[in-house]
Amino acid sequence: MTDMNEKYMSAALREAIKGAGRVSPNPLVGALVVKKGNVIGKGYHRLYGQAHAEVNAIASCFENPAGSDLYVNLEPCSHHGKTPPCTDMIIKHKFKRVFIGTVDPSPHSAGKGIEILKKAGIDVFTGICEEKCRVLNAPFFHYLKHGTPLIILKAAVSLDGSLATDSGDSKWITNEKSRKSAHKLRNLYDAVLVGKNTVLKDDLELTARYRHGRNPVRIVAEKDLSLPLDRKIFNNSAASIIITSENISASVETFYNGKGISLVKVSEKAGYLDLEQAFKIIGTKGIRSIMVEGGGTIHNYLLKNRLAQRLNLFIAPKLIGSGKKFFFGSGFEKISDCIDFDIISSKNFDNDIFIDASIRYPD
Ligand code: AOF
Ligand code: ZN
Repeated sequence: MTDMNEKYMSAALREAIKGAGRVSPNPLVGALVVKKGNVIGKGYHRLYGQAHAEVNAIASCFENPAGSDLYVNLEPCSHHGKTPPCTDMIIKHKFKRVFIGTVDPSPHSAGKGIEILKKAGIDVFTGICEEKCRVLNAPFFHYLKHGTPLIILKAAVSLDGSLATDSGDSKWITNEKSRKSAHKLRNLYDAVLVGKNTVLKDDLELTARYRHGRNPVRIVAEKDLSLPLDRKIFNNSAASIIITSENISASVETFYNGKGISLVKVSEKAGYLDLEQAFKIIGTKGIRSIMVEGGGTIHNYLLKNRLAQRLNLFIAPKLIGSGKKFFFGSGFEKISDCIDFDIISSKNFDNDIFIDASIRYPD
């Protein structure tokens, strides 16, 4: 039975992921309808503001779902939001049992949906594949707990952790499959952040260039607004934000807004822009995840200030020597002070390795 529950919840998760890049700031949700051991319907939350996963799954059923089991990775909603409560639909269609991955910690939910279903006489089971469900919606859960987007450091490095040679050559360290997959990450996360030097050196567009890719919001951090506006990061392929100093005048801000660029103005701490403050502001714009495509200096700043939570690292089996490290700056004195990573998953792209890890800071 447990195996079957995991199997069906995994199928619901495969549905949920289909909404990647399209539903934020909502979570990714998938649902499966199972009747007498047969999957009779499935669906997912496709687009922000549109029907929830349960509604799409019920609509897809090729027979009456009365008496069925529903598998859904997030507690069904019970509030009137942009759509009516899913709990009403579940009760109306006479489901027998509901299997849930994670409780929805949103203030409008937090167990209320479960309570309502139980009161209606439905058997409710929670915590099915909970960890997987939590990882899938890490940006959603992180934001509800901390009020900031999930920060993911992304880099493509050599075996000895270099992003480029001493002369700055970096084309290419990882193989084509890895690079394609990196474009897919841009579709997955709401925004991508780079430092000013990366824009000057590489003139990146930071878009998700593959079929059906959705472009992330592009963010660059620069104190003095000296970047030329003809850089690709500012083109009209996607929204652009500059994190900059609070000293920038209102008239300069108006000028940038006129060019389609939003400014997020923050104070400085020890000569650096306060990125924690910036992340809080950016979170209020509905952004739930930011992938940081370093430089080593910005990665270092985020790690030293404990502002990053995840690492997405492509590693090529190549030695570069001294080079430009993806974590650049003073190191730690003792092993016990170092930053550890918990590997969530790893994958091979031919000769390259990709790791998705959560960052564990020392106590
Ligand atoms: C569900 N199924 O597929 C999703 C849920 O603005 P609304 O009406 O779309 O509601 C969004 C909230 O509903 C969101 O913050 C989260 O708490 C929950 N998402 N719930 O039952 C779904 N996407
Ligand atoms: Zn709902």
